[in-house]
Amino acid sequence: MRNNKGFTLIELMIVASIIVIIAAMAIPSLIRSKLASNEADAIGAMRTLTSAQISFQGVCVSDVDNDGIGEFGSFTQLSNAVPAFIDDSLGSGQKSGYAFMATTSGVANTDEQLWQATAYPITKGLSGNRTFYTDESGVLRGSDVGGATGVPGIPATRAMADPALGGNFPPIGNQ
Ligand SMILES: [Ca+2]
Repeated sequence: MRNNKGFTLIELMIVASIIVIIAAMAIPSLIRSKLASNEADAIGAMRTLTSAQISFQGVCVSDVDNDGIGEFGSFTQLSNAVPAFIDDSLGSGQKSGYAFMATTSGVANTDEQLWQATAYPITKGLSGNRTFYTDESGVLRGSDVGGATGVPGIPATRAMADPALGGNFPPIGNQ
């Protein structure tokens, strides 16, 4: 007569195998989903940054050369302003698996016209694939190659991204 008090070793092994198979199918899908979500967050943060730079310059928070024309800001300036132009999490330079850098030249006359920012996955392939770049043009560009050809997970420069300078980041639109 069959003993119904528990599972046999074979039954447990079958159940364990099924769990492993389901996990093997589900985990890559979860990673892809998280990765897509992080990229969407990074794109949103880059747009926030573009708006923040326009506002920061517009109200002339920084006018080092006192010519009445505001300069664009660094992350520190944008997040330390009262009220802040970007939130603390973006101001910290890391958000949703992405690292962010916003740079200006530090020269007032240049900073009235130029700024640039990049967002790149902290762990390429896990926290995000694409590296993003934007600047005073407002065009957001992205590449899954990484900041430099063959070198994933590093920041992008203007020369890498801007086709006018030989860069190869396609625009991802202003949607
Ligand atoms: Ca100025």
